[in-house]
Amino acid sequence: MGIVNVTPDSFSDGGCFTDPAVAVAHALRLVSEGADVIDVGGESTRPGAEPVPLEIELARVLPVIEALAGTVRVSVDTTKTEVAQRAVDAGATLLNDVSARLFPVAAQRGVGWVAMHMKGEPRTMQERPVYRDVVDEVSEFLVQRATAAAAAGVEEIWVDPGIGFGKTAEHNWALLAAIGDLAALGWPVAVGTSRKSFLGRLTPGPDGQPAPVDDRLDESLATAVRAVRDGASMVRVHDVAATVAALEAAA
Ligand code: PMM
Repeated sequence: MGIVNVTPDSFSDGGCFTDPAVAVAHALRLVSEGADVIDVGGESTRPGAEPVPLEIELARVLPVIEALAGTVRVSVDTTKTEVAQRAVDAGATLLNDVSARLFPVAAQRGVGWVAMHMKGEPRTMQERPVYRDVVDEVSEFLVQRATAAAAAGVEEIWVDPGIGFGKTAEHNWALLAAIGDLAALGWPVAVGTSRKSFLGRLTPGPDGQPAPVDDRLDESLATAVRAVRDGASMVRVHDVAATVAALEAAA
């Protein structure tokens, strides 16, 4: 899954693709590099991000989805019912749902659904998240959501541990070590580690801050390969060509 964030403020590529034509060109490049799905998002979910009004999110994502549908499978990264519905009208066939609440739309419209775990909301989620046992809690949540979606009639259900969403670096590493357990829950697993800050913490700068986002490719590739090796069926990435090459080399 190749990422196209049509936002001014996403953590790694915010502001790069706010012009729909530029976003579409970028998406087509990711497709030529081997992406099977393009994930179009119009609301940043980076820690501290404020919600985006409905009309603005629609204006960001719909032209891009319309232009891509028919060429490649398109997912929409949203938490809003109306954006999900309009995105499906525009040709999206997968709802990438970091709120794990939109399965009624997927059921009603006959599209796929990715249920991601998030603790809290983006504005506050990184303020000292605490878990009894992060793998147990995330697993229980995903089973509960996926079971509800299946009962509602959703036929294609993905589960995603939500790396970086209300999690410390230790939580993220524990979840990555448990991808095999998540896959054993019975639904295909999607994982997104690409360029996230816990990877930058492996190689902090002299100021102790995580390495900058452009300096996290090696760790992004290694964690994508590791996730797929352990049973993940989809990785959500910015660097498609490098990820495809890494996965092929490790196959
Ligand atoms: N991460 C981000 C956004 N959407 N969706 C899923 N399913 N899984 C993720 O890990 C995920 C996501 C944050 O990354 P971005 O700001 O680069 O899009």
